[in-house]
Amino acid sequence: MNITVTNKLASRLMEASGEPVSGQQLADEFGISRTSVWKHIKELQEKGYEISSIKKKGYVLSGIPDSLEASTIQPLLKTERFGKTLEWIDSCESTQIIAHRLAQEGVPDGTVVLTEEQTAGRGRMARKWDSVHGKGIWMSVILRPDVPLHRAPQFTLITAVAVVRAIEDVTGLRPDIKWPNDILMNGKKSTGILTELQSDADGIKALIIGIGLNANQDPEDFSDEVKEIATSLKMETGQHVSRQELVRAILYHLEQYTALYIKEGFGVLKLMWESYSTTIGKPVRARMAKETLEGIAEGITDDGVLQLRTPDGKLHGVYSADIEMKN
Ligand code: BT5
Repeated sequence: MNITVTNKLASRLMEASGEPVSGQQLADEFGISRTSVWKHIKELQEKGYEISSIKKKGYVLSGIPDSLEASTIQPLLKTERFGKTLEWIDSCESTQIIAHRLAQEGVPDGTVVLTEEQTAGRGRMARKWDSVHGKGIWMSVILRPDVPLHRAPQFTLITAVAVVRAIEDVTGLRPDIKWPNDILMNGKKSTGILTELQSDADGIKALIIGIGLNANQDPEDFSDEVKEIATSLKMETGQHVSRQELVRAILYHLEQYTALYIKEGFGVLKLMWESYSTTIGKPVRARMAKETLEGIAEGITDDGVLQLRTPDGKLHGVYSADIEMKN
């Protein structure tokens, strides 16, 4: 869904920060009649926006709904392109499935898919991702970077930095990143990132970046399988957090960082990633599909590959693994 007049109107009222804006002014700005302004306002109120009409002064916005619908999210965005095409659905199997379809249909770079609930949310290697209704951010972002295939893993790391920065902005918490795709708080997982791709002989056609962020779950919202290892921002801060603010901040940082990456390469982003990483310099166990290695995680390469030194002194490149911190 693209930005509609209703969305723009919501955005305009938000920018007014609680000051009334007259119906005539809105009508002039949007080139529509006052009756039409009133109809859009009614539509917003039906969606849960708290808008009051003050006699002789105009409309005042005092609250927005706790929903990730395009009409709520798009007016908040501070991006140039990301999220300008945004598909929202109340419930779906997985936003990755929808995003793959949209990518094939040719949607632009920065297209976003959001849902309130996933019935078959997935992690890496077909693992399950707990995605309870209305409490998390279950989002896929479609990127179309003009980079060779082997650079794709870097985007998991760039996304992790964008999400960490967004969490910092909104909550003041300082999360850690565990290579390659986990964002942790006090050792528990608050966010997972899943990077999938569509490619052909020319290289990457689309990256489908899935972000699963636990925002407002209480412990009982998690399934028994993940209860012990998962946390949410609400559990960490003791307060309800704004999912809209988080989506806005994630998309803002992701747009900035992908632009920086395209302009200057991975160097600065790698430094940022390292500054949040709990993995580097530590003894770890890396479980891969075919083998398990133990050693010191010495760093990541410019392609985002983890460098692991085993006790025999050999340096191994780890492309994909589950990392366990030893001690
Ligand atoms: C991930 O996989 O961490 C990637 C998760 C990506 C989820 C997003 S949501 C939007 C988009 N649509 C999707 O269908 N997926 C993406 P992995 O590293 O394989 O971790 C999976 C493991 O994390 C599971 O096996 C559980 O142990 C644990 N887990 C499952 N749900 C969790 C949750 N909500 N919070 C924390 N840990 C969870």
